Amino acid sequence: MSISKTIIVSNRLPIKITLNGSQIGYQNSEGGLATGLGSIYREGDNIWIGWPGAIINDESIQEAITEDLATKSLSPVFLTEEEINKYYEGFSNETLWPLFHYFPSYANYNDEQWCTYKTVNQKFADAVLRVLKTDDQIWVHDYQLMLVPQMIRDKAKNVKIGFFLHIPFPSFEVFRLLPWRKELLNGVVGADLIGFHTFDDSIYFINSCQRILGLPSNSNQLFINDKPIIVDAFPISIDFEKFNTLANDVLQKPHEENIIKRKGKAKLMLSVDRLDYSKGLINRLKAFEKLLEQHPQYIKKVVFVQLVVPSRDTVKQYSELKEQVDKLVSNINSKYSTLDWVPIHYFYRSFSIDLLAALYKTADIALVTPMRDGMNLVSKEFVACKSDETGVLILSEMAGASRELNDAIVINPNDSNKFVKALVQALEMPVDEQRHRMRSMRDIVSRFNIHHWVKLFMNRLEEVKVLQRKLSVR
Ligand code: GDG
Repeated sequence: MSISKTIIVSNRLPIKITLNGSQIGYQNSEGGLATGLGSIYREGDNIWIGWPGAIINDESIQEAITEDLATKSLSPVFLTEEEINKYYEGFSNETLWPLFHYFPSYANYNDEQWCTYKTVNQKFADAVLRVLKTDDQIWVHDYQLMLVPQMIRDKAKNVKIGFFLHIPFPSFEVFRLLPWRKELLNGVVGADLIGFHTFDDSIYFINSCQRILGLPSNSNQLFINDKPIIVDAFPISIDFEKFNTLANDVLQKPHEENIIKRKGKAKLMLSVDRLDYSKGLINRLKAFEKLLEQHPQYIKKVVFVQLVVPSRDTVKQYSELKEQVDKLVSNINSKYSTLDWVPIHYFYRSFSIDLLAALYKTADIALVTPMRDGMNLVSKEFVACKSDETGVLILSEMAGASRELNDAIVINPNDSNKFVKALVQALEMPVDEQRHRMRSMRDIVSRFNIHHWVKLFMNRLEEVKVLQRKLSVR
């Protein structure tokens, strides 16, 4: 009897590679997905297939990396510089990302990039097919690999395939703008189970499949030549225990004391985002400026720490956004700073996870106000670090997380008046109310954590196959 295995497929492997001459260094990724899937891919013969994050053309180095990674249950797909430019930076990040985040005017439709996207998706599918056995199950992740499920299905009719999209799926009127809408949907429906962060995303997907592919549906099932496949919501989460423990760690004390000393009597507002137009940086800074303008009693009573992690800054829209943010922060600070107080502390770099946890713990208010976000893990990490149950979360209704964390102050980031009202409400919220809200959010994030998410998806994938078998013997 053959022993079945699970194959995880994602654009990036959960590892960072550094090359110093012929010396190869490996650093494990600290990301939530890596933690959650860690419990799966390291077991038995299971394996994680993906790009190792560095462009390596030398075949002998590729072989050495492949051998080293095999000991960690990882299998690299090597990509050329041109492939990364056209498939990843191009089609994935300049076409799918803006369109799926409701920024259609930023989307670039380029045939060459689309062709490379197809070629690279085939490379990933071939890497799966090389190690695939009949009873295996495959879990494909995210918008970079939407064609992979069907590419595998073409060669392996009965294998179990799951697909999860980490970003929003747009409504039909936006999705239809894509010249290759049909091909992309046909790629995804090669899977038996298709997961999204929210119920709305799953409905939008079903709707596009009905209208563009003409597929029949019944509730959350789509039918491919009478075979049912399931489309459902699986809201991703974080490793609650990791953040809760980090925040309580005695080694964090110096960080915490330092932050508390620096903020003095002022309240600390915190935002943490990758540099991205979807994250709502500009609207947030403008709302903060409006707060100081309309409510001058908060001058010197509030400090806003904005952490921006550099991302895709060679792309025009991103470098322009960076300039806009720099300018706005500088204008606000030069207008309102006093000799002993600066309103915005702005960092354009990455922080250690320890410092991040200390900031989450000491912040009085977290501002998570994207224009659009699949889920947003920062909101959940903040909640996990607030072990004393105080603190207020201001959350955009456009983030998937707002469906679960409804004890946050939920706002529309385009509504600047309500945004300012929410800031005042957060600054004035009595501690009892903070505790009541925070307790219920912590309860949700601790129960529905990343381990729960992985289990839920994998169990569901098993169930779909049972359902398909039942229907085929009728
Ligand atoms: C995509 C979807 C979905 C940030 N700064 C630092 C740092 N971070 C970490 C945070 C958090 C992660 O980066 C950001 O996660 P988000 O969920 O907020 O956003 P995306 O990167 O856009 O992720 C998103 C997610 O996939 C999962 O499905 O929620 O909607 O867009 O974990 O902690 N980490 C460290 N230093 C930093 O300075 N160490």
